[in-house]
Amino acid sequence: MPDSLPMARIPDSIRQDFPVLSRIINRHPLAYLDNAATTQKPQSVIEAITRFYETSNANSHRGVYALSEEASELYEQARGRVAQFLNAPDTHQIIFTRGTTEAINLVAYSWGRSRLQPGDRLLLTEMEHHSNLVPWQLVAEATGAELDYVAVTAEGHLDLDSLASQLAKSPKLLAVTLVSNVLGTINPLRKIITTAHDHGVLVLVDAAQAVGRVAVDVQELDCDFLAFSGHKVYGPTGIGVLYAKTEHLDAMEPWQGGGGMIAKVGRDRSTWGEAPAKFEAGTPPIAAAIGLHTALDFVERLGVAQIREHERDLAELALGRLLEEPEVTVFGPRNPAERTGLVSFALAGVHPHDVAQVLDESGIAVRAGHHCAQVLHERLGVDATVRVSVGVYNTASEVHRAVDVLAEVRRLFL
Ligand code: C6P
Repeated sequence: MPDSLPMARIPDSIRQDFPVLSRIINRHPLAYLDNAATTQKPQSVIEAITRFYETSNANSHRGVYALSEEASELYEQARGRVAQFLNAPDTHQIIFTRGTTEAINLVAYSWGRSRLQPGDRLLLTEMEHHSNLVPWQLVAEATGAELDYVAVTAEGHLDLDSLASQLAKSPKLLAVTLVSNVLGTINPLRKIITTAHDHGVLVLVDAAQAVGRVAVDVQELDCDFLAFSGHKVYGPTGIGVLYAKTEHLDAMEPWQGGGGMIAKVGRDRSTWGEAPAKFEAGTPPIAAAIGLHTALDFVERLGVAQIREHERDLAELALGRLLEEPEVTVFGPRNPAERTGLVSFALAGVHPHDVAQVLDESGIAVRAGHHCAQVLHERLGVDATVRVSVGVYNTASEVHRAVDVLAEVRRLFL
């Protein structure tokens, strides 16, 4: 098997942008193959955060002095960058949160609690991450709403017949992932959202595994809400994004109270500012937003289309190799065009944690477990899987290294 891909879409020299990749782990060069959990950070992102603290640090939107105005400007520029990246019509539609999880909780709390009544229905899918499932369970419990699930097929796609019959029950909202963090499936959301809207159903998109990996355009999708995390797109932890249509943001009440989100505060009552301030109580994650801005610049310089091709090539290689391995079951679509650069598998007779541990002894970082998707694992009939997930800096030889170690796993455990 060749060590490099047939056509290098992203040069191997990109690795030099990522200081952590020079680490030696357990006497082996680090092969970081857990990019669906979080990506590593390029030097430009690390420097942007350091530069902010070295030169411009102040609280934003509070001071009238130059440094504070500079911090506010950098924070708002980051919002503008996100709006541009997602092709949002207006910057006020971009709310900064701590991550995807907080963005979805914001909608579940602020939109859900005031709109849902006993008997109302919410539609999820069997492939949702717990972040797009537990917040809806909480709001269902609080309001008396009921949850339904779109089934997942044996090959790891959303079952469109199941979707049609669930939409016929007129749920108030469909909460669906664009890319599964276990199957890698890229869901046909443009079509699904059009169908949902035809039934009068709002759609929230979990784009945590999609932004920076596949093209995401909120106007083209026509989604009502969309959430993603900065740390999965080469940005820092502690920053995420909620995009929403203006009509929803205007109609929603705040979910947290505090500084920065008010118009006027009295002893008993207060009034709110407009979005995005209305949903950003307290001192915001200024440095993290600046880091996200730089991360999106990094991604755009490489090109989302090139990243997509690179990850698809590596996923194809991983799929091909794993399917040849004895005792291995691979989950998700067989066609690499239908998935991103993550592949989950199980090795019969060996617990996924043991597989991951033996890989770690060779310096290879992968995730093993239920990947915060227990409903999906129940559907797949397994408790846990091993997941290999690639990023822009991964190479064919790293994928080969990971699969080669399975022979050692078998020798130790079978
Ligand atoms: N999935 C994984 O290893 P946060 O934690 O808020 O940044 O992202 C949550 C989240 C939501 N949706 C999807 C589809 C996700 O994959 C994740 C995070 C990581 O799969 C960590 S559990």
